[in-house]
Amino acid sequence: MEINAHSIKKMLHDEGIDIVGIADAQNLILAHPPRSATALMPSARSVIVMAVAHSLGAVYAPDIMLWTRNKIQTSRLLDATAEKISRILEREGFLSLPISADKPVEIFKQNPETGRKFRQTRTLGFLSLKQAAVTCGMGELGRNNLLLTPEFGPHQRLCAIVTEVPLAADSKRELDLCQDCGRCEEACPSGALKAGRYDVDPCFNYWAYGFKRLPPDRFWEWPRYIRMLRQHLKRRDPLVEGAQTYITDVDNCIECMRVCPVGGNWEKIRPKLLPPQKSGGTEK
Ligand code: B12
Repeated sequence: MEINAHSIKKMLHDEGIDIVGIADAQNLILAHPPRSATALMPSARSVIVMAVAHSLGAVYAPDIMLWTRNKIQTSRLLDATAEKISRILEREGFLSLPISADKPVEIFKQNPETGRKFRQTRTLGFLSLKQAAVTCGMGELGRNNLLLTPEFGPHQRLCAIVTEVPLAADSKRELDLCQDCGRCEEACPSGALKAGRYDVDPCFNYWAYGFKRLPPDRFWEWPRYIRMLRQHLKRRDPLVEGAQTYITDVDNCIECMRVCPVGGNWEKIRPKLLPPQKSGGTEK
């Protein structure tokens, strides 16, 4: 099998990936703090960056949960494809590392440069997918701090493969896509986007908990903060929310499905006895 930039891009497009770019692993634009591809794989030659568009219907859906589901599925497509292509490349003799569209992230309570505790814990990708995409000309960073592509604006999810395959790299492009219209700043509910700057703490706080206020630094500000939390608790259930949002792959019961006898195709192969099924549920 011939492995080159063209054949890899074709394989990825055939899998349903919308945009593919290839960056030279030695010359990646790095974010802050910098995380290079060669720190992940010293022998890396290329970074294959891929993007899958969100469904625009999901972007416009009336409830963010519908978008979130779409996000999960775009991540799954990206991750599954990155795993599949990495395995093909490794079979051909090139060490390859898929970088997921989602987790993991490095977690920092303290600033590693100064040792000082951050006001709020910060998270960092093992590779900046946005910067990798900019490096290979897929798009540019907008005022909203997101990758904008000519094809889908900010509405795509990213993923990458760090690999030993030496591939022809795509060049960075000057695209001038962001109109600086300021709508992202007006829309930002947390104040994270302001005057052309992005502040990660209020963004993380609102993204994770839906709170517009950061936990106060000064003790006399706490009563107001607690009032805000009490308002939230009147209509929100953190336990159910957390479980529904983050533990979507855990099921403790499928009894109603298991016992159902319907399904003509299985008549010949369905066992006579249904054995009990172990699950995490308690008996009493
Ligand atoms: C961690 C993370 C987050 C965190 C932190 C974001 C951040 N900017 O740091 C939170 C949860 C807040 C977040 C929010 C969002 N994210 Co996010 N996120 C990531 C992730 C996993 C790593 C990003 C990273 O490394 N950030 C650190 C640096 C690179 O961020 P920076 O903004 O350039 O600069 C800040 C830091 O340097 C920070 N900083 C300064 N000093 C220090 C020191 C330390 C130790 C640290 C940790 C940070 C730090 O200050 C700077 C400005 O505030 C990437 C996937 C990936 N592996 O790249 C997705 C990713 C960037 N996120 C994405 C998206 C879509 C979002 C959200 C829209 C949320 C959502 N619902 O999906 C918002 C958008 C926020 C925004 N406008 O920037 C997409 C972007 C797609 C695109 N079109 O560009 C990515 C690429 C995921 C993907 N697979 O597609 N995200």
